[in-house]
Amino acid sequence: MHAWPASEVPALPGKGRDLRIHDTATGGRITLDPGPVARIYVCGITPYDATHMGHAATYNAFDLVQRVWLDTKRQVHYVQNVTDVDDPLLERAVRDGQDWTELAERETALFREDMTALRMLPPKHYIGAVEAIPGIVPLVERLRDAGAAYELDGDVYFSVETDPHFGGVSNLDAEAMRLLSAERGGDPERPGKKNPLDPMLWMAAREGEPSWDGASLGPGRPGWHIECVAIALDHLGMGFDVQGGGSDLAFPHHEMGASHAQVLTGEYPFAQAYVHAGMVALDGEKMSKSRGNLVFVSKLRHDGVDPAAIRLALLSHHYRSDWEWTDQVLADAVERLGRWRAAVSRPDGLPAEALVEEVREALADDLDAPAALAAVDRWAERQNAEGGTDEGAPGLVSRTVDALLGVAL
Ligand code: 5CA
Ligand code: ZN
Repeated sequence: MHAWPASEVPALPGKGRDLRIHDTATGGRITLDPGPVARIYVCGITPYDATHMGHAATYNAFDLVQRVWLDTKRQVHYVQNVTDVDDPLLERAVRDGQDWTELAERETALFREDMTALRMLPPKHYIGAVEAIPGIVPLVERLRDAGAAYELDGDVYFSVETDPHFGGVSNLDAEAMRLLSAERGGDPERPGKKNPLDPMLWMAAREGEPSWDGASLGPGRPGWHIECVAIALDHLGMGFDVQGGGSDLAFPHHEMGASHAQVLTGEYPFAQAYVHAGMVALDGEKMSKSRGNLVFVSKLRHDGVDPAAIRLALLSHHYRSDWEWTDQVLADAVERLGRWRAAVSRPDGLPAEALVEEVREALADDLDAPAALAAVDRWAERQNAEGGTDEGAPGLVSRTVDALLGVAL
C-alpha cells in the first residue's frame, strides 16, 4: 500500500537527546538505545470509521518519538499496518450494505489525508493485512509444525503456554486477561481450547465471508495478532526499538504478538519497549467506533479548523494520560496557535537557543509535550510583550516547533 507524503523536517542546530520512555513491560522508564537506524512499528487503523481524535492522539505520540530520534541524527525505519480485513470491518460493511473492500479503501484514503494534514511522518512501509497474507500463512504453518498451534474445527489457535514470557508485556493477572480477551476480539468461552486465552491464528473460511488460499491450513483468513507480527518481522526483524499503539492494545494484541514472535524465532524480546498512548474520551466514554461517540479529524478540517490547531490540541495532553476531547480543548489550541504565530511574525526577537534545548529536554523526557508547549508559551509571551534584537530567533522557533512538534507556524 502507498502511505502519504512526508512533510520536510527542518534540521536544528546541535543535537537532540536520547529518548527516555515509559515501557509497559517493565512498568518503568527506560532509555532507548537505538542504532543509527531506529526501528518502530505502530499498529494502524481498522479502516471502517477513520480518523477520530483518539486515533490522531495515538499517532501523534509516535510521531513525536520519530521526531526526537531524527533530532539525534538517526534515521527512522517506521512500519505501520492497516487491518483491512477483520470482523468489525466486515460487520460494518454488511450493516451498511456496502462492499468491504470499498469501505476499507475509502476510509484508508481519508486516514492518509488526515495524517498528511496533521503533518504526521509517513511509515516507510505501509502494509495491509490482505497483502500480508502470503507471508502470514507460512508463519502459522511453522507454529503448528513446532507444536505451538493446534486446530479446532478447522480454525488454528496459538497455544499461549508455549511462550515462557507470556504475560510479560501487560503484566495482568489471569482474571483480568480473561475479561479483556472477551472484550477485545478474543473468544475465551469457546469450548475445546487448550487455554481460554489462546488467540486465533487462522480462521477457516466462513460462509459469505472473504477467504484466501492458506496452503496446508486450508482457505481462510488471518487472526489479528499474527498480522502485525508477520509485517513487523518482515520489515523490522526481532528486537526492534518500539512497538506502539493505544493502551487498549497492550492486552491482548501486543501480548499475543510478542508471544507469537518469540516462539517463532526462539529470540527475546520482540520489541525493546512497548509504548502505549492513553485513551481519548468524549462525553465521559472512550471514543470508539463501536460506541460511535466520535469527533473526526476530517469533519473538523472541513469545518475550517486549521490542522495545526488540531495538532496543538493533541499536544496539550501528555500522551500517557487518558483525556476528554471538548470544544474548549480546541478553542485553547486555536488561541495558542494565534499567539505563537504572532510571536514568530515579528521581525526580530528574543534569543531562542535555550528554548530549543528546553523543548528537546521535555520531549526526551517521556514525550512531555505539555512541558514543551509551556516552554514555547513562555518565549512567545515575552516575545509578544517585549520583542528583542536577535534576528534569527523567530525563524529558529518556527523551525523548532515544526521539527520537534510537527506544527507549521
Ligand atoms: N488495527 C488495529 C491495530 S493492529 C486497531 O486497533 N485499529 S483501531 O482503528 O481500532 O485503532 C487504531 C489505533 O488507535 C490503535 O493504536 C488504538 O489503540 C488507537 N485508538 C483507538 N481508539 C482510541 C482512543 N479513543 N484514544 C486513543 N487511541 C485510540
Ligand atoms: Zn497491530
